[in-house]
Amino acid sequence: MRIDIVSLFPEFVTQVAGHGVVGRAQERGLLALHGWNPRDHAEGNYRRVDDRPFGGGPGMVMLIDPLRACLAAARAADPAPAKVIYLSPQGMPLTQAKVRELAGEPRFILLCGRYEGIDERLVAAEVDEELSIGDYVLSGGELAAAVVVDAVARLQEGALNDAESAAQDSFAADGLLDCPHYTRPVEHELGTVPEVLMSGNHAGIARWRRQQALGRTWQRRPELLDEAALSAADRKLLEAFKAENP
Ligand code: 6GU
Repeated sequence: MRIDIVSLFPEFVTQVAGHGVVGRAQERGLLALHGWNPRDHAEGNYRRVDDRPFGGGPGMVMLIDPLRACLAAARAADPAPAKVIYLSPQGMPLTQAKVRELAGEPRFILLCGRYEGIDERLVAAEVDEELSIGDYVLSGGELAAAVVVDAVARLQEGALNDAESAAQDSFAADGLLDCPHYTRPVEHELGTVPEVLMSGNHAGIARWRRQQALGRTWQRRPELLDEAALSAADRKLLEAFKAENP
């Protein structure tokens, strides 16, 4: 898949491909990232990309024309059609379901705003979707774009090694939080590893992990349970967890 990043700091985003899973996805040819800077499409000696907002107020608004030319250049770099996704706190929340949807696209363009935002006419004319990564304020869309790239890259077929795939199961597959994990030593001054994990009883271990995932989701993010498709066995496990953890 191909992702184009339109940003005043495109390297900020493309650098996520320098390490780890995203880097490997790129090395394996599963992902191509391309950065585009609207300043390279700005006119005049000052290569201006922003101006003061009509109506007054603080901050600057990104100009239509450098962004429009930059988007056109990004689109033209590949014949496949590309959705334009604007990262902004006004967008719909990014979810794993949305990540899965994007991961199936052959390409898309991530548009990052800085300053107070982008001239609304450019947004209306060019943007297909607006996404937010949470209810807090970032100085620009670049960190959010890096989040999208990471989440989408790891879902590309072949991006994860077997050991990493397992970690994906819980949240990605059924919208529950992950169970706790332990490694050596068994006995430590901070506590002992739950006995079932050393029992060699694979069904028992799977059951315990499922119960922990259900229980932690109930304790920390109960609203996720409304969306999760729980079996009758899940409900029993959760009731038992609740009884033990009132
Ligand atoms: Cl996508 N952009 C900005 N600038 N701030 C955010 C955000 C995005 N998501 C949460 N806060």
